[in-house]
Amino acid sequence: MVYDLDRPLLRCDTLNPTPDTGCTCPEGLLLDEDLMSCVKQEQCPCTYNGNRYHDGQKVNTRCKILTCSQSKWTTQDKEECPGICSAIGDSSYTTFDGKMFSFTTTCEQSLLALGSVLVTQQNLHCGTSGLCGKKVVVSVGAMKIELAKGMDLKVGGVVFPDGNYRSADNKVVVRIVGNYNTEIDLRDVGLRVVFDMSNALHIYLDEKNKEETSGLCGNYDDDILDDMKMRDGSITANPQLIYQ
Ligand SMILES: [Ca+2]
Repeated sequence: MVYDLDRPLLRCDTLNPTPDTGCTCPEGLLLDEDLMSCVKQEQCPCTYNGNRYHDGQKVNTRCKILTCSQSKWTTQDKEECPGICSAIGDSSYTTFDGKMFSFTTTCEQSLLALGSVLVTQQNLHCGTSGLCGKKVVVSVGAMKIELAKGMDLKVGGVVFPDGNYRSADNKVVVRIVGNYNTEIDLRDVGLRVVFDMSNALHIYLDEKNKEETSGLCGNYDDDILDDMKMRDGSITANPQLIYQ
């Protein structure tokens, strides 16, 4: 680096620059803050979420793999990229299309209706201290899979204390994943429901089901603006009015 008051220091990272030292780079070069040396533009690192990545380094996002190549990201779509709908705590919801909203009720709520599959949840009372857990029911036709905080897995009214179940045709699988999550896997449908047996529910739905869904999880059509749709087709800001 050289001391030259007439030429400003150009940096690879303009969003998160290091303090000025009074030195600058030779003409045509930029400062790489990781190396603290001057490089050509195409040798600068790529940035993602405030972090720097050098040539060849990859970032794994939900639906894409990013690779830093000559200071630019190249992207590759992943084969599978399910939509995710979440119901967290007693009031926070995120639809498949990313709409976030909150409201609280102790009524049973329809999160997802898709053909003969229905996913509902209900906030549970715990003593006198308010709401502190969920009950989740996944119905496949007439078959009901029930999960609730503090309760054993129930399928078709039968209790499975070890938390595992597999239907004879392998189309419905319930298993414990990780330390405490229970996963309901409907492979044919492309639906996985993951519940922490307490307060956090995540619904993963294959892209093949886009625009086929209804319920609080929304219509899964990549449009965040039309998720709060009522039966008459109008959009509401009040989630309690959806599908009433
Ligand atoms: Ca939508």
